[in-house]
Amino acid sequence: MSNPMVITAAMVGAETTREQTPYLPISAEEIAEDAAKCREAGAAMVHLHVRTPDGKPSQDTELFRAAIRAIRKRTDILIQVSTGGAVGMGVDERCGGLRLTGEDRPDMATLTTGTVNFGDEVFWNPRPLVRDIAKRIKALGLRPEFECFDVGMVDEARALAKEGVADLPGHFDFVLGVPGALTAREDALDFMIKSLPEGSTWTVAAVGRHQLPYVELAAERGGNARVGLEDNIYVSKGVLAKGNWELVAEAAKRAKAKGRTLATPQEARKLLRLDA
Ligand code: KMH
Ligand code: ZN
Repeated sequence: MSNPMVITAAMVGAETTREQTPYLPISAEEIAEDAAKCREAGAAMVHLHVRTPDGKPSQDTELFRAAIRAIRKRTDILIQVSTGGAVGMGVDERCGGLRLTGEDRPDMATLTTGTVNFGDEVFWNPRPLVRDIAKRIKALGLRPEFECFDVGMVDEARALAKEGVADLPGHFDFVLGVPGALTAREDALDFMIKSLPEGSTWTVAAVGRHQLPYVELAAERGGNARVGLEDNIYVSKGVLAKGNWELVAEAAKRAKAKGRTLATPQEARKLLRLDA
């Protein structure tokens, strides 16, 4: 059976700055232009954060609406909104993208299932907060992408399903290589995969220099991959990617070299059970 790879472009994030790379998209138009190029390069989905015009991380509903409308005007790529936002944001602020209904409703939303050190800071996700966000995602009729920075966060998805606030099998994103969290190691990836609830799908998002090599590891294992300026700004050692599209193009090349085809947004919708 064919198993096309879903490539997700994590385009903006909350931490990357214009000082680090001039190619970070910030306005709705910039995000949409890069998103359309990501789609052409082989991505099926974008993982979306938004920024204020001066580049500060935001989870403002109207900024999300503007970005989503601009993206959908140009391309059919799936849109997954972040509910993580930036470290230090409260739950209502983090859920700004979940207030969009009707034609502005996103296709998916992230759900981090535990607290984790995040560099020198703490990405705070106590159990009641995780349940609060899980319920909001479900109330909007969306499926979450479980963001797992460690293997206990995979197990927590089982607890959420038992409580009826999320459904399994689900889709998981293994975030590897955040300083203070699980490092990017092949055996760590294999343990995460082995820990998945039966029938679940997975993506790997490895940070920094690990990003592109982990596309190949994911391709070999039948998984999916996330690349983009949120997690890595270099397309090769010391060479800035000229946009998210360039990282997607490199990921697509590596996945194809491993014998994988790439999922279209329509195929990704089915593979990730977004309508189930
Ligand atoms: N910016 C990180 C603290 C998500 O998007 O759901 C959290 C994050 C996860 O990026
Ligand atoms: Zn994010």
